Amino acid sequence: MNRTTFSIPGISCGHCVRTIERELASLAGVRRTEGDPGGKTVTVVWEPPADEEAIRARLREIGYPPA
Ligand SMILES: [Cu+2]
Repeated sequence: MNRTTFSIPGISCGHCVRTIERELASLAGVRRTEGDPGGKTVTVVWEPPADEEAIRARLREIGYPPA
């Protein structure tokens, strides 16, 4: 299991975090997403077939591109 923290400048509140958590949950291999609205980060626990690029791509698609 891998754990990656992404910095996402577009996060402005808890709603953003919940949207990201919901959207990433539908990505195969993503096990858990924990967002920190104050720190503007999300930490994703994942395993294959997910990978960091797939997670970054989904974040861009939903309007929260990682820094
Ligand atoms: Cu928000």
